[in-house]
Amino acid sequence: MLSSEDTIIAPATAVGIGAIAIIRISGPKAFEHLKSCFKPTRIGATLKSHVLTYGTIVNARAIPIDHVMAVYMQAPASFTREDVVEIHCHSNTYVVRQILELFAAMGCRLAEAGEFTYRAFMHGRIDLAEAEAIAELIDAGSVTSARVAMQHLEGSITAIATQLHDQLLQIAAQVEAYLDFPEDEVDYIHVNTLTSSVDSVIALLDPLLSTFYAGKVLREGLSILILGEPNVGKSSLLNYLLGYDRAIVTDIPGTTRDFIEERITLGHLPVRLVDTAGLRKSKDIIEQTGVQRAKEKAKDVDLILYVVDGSQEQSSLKAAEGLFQAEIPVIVVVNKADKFTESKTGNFEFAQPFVCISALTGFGIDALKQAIEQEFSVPKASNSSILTEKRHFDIFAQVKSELISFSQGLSAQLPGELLACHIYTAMSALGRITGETVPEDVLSQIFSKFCVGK
Ligand SMILES: Nc1nc2c(ncn2[C@@H]2O[C@H](COP(=O)(O)OP(=O)(O)OP(=O)(O)O)[C@@H](O)[C@H]2O)c(=O)[nH]1
Ligand SMILES: [Mg+2]
Repeated sequence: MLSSEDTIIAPATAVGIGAIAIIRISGPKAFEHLKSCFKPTRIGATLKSHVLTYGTIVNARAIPIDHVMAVYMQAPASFTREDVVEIHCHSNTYVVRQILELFAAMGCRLAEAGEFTYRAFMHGRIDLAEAEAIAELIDAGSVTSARVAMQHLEGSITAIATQLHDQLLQIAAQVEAYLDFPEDEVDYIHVNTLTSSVDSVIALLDPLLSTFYAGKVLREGLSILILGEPNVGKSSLLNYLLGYDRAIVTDIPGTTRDFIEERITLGHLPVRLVDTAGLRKSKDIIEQTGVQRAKEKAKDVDLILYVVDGSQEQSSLKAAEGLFQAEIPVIVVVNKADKFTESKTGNFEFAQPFVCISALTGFGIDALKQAIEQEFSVPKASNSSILTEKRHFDIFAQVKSELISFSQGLSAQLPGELLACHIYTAMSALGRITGETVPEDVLSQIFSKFCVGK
């Protein structure tokens, strides 16, 4: 990361036409620069820390750029713990650009992605897990995802890491006591105490680790692939779920030739929905490529909706042969229910669960949504923490594996020094959650995922 001696600047809001844009400046010269270009409207008004003041930003030739509200937050009572200035101007690309250029001419540097948060982290304002939670909250794709991110921002992951660290510290002390005994004399009381202490830590870790799949779904969205033969109504289903005509629908088989991906929220689940080219052998090179892509996608999704046309004489899954993977759930969607009678429903025979719908009238769509939600029992609101970050999952999994090695070593009566190593490695791994023991390149990688201005 770059020097934190610089005063940095960036737009904190999305650039474009809107009511207000916020420009954020952080660093030792932030306040000085503001004073040189900001003229308070009220005669005699002076800028006070943490108080918004109305005035005009003028350029170096005293030409007004915009009427703004400006605030400076004196260090350390700011997000970065440096002097921070925020300018609330009208949201117009050219107004924002002129203000950025004005401060750049005074010596400010345009901030890198995530650099404000990086400074907050470096100055101890937040820890690494909380910094990651900010990115998670900004990215959240559903109310539940936002709530989980908020729990992380409030420190739930840090609290778990701290609790585990304290427990490991106690175990380390017990190991030290165990070390004091002569090697040929095994103290069974100590061994039993150690075993039960380690077991109780593993009992904390297991339920936490098991939340990761749900967390990944909340974070990245559930990927759902719509597959089926041509003309069965795959694109119609996508459009119905989206609520608007995104994909072209015609009665010509082979209408969709590439895949179409859109984000929606199903109940409390964020979803990435992918419509694909109908599965058939085609001489058309474009369509064949589309079919190939659909087949490849089928290996790497969370759920497949396999659509069949229920109004046809035969509704089989023949075209799907060899496509379904054992670990990926499939729901058969029997479409065009408006064209067949309910009595026909009893004739459908599929190895997978099926739901009858009409993508034309909307019949059965609620039942389909319920079937999807049932496949993925992501907690609606949870008091216990959910792991959403692969980095956190890997760390907690490493802690567990160190503890298992420790237990095995204890049973095998390995020397205490070797056993202690596992506990210290686990403690150092936990330090990576909060960022105490994280190498610079890992930090850069984490903060580069942020947007500029955050
Ligand atoms: N009656 C009826 N017609 C439907 C229904 N769903 C789709 N259709 C019609 O079926 C035809 C094909 O629909 P699409 O949604 O384009 O089918 P597709 O599976 O995406 O087809 P390809 O892109 O060619 O693979 C269109 O004429 C739709 O209007 C339904 O539930 N009932
Ligand atoms: Mg289609």
